[in-house]
Amino acid sequence: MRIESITLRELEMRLKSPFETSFGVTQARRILLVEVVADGVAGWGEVTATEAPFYNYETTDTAWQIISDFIAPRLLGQDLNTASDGERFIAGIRGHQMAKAGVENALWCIEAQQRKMPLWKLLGGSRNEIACGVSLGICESPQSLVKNVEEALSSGYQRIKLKVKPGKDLDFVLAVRKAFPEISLSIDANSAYTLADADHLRAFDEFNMLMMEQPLQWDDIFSHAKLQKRMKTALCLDECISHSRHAEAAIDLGACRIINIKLGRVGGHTEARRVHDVCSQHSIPVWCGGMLESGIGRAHNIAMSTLSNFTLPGDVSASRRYWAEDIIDPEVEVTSRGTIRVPNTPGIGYAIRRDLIDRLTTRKQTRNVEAAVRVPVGQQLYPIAETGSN
Ligand code: OSB
Ligand code: MG
Repeated sequence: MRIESITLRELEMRLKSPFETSFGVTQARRILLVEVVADGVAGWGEVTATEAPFYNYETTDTAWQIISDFIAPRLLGQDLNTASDGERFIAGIRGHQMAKAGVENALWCIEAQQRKMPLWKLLGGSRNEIACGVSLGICESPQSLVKNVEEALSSGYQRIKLKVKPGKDLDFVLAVRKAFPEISLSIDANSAYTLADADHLRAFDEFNMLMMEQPLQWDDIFSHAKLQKRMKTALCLDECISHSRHAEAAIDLGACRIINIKLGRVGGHTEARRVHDVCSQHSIPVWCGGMLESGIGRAHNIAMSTLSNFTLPGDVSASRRYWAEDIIDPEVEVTSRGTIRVPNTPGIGYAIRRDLIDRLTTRKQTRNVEAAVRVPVGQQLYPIAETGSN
């Protein structure tokens, strides 16, 4: 596939209701979409960076700049054999996995269309229905949280995850556990605690939870290893895992018993599959995390979730939980059994609603082959001089 153009679009999409985590409240998303055209075929990806650098260091704006100034010039005009082949051109750019993932996933979308295959089959997936959980934001009171849990359960979701933060944790989980003694339950602290809170965190062992997600600092695998030794509940790492080497380190150190895979956080489908494989080799189950994506990011999440070691329900929920109107057709729906049926049409399996995307777009830029960095044949592709040193 010869890369002809890369178009960035920023969309403003309001969530149906505000979503609160330990790092803040989100009411409207600034969704960044990547459309790559190769051999006349358009492929779509989504950059899952948040608006502010509170989940990780990337933001909608940093991703826009990194794609526009560094990723696009290295890919434009290149002739790739496969989507995974794109990786080597941008490997010299350190970090910025979410920016890279938005572009790489668009390449996968193109390759799947060219091969006339559904993306999930191209990735090597092995199931045509995936299990769904739901992530519930921090609430005003334990009573209102119990109500939200009840509603999610009646929609069929197989696993309930509660966002927690210091001061809004034990009472809230206790109320939910009392109301629903048997459900599959987990919590996610988004790095709101430190190892000094170990005794407090141990109190959650009483609740018979499936897992506790990322209680400690976003970049600290070592402290999670120390905490896991002191807790019965399985820890699950989210923020800490940016690539498969992190996954290997975390598993080897005993820092977690479960890993959440997010396509954006690890740089796209190619690296996500490596994380999946490392976990599989060590019998560590994985599940697909969410970043309040639009339908395009969601479609990629669904495809990835068909790989064999995704044995726990993901945070891949129905379009209608988030949006009045989603930008794909059909919207993602969850069955009464709490599953999503995986589409079998070529590519990401959902049609792109260009009309709606145009209406929601607040900013747009197309880079084409004239923007390519010229690299002499046979010369190392990175680092390219203009990037400077790291
Ligand atoms: O930690 O999983 C997280 C949303 C934004 C940032 C981080 C996280 C989340 C979620 C939402 O939990 C999951 C979803 O998309 O429904
Ligand atoms: Mg998380």
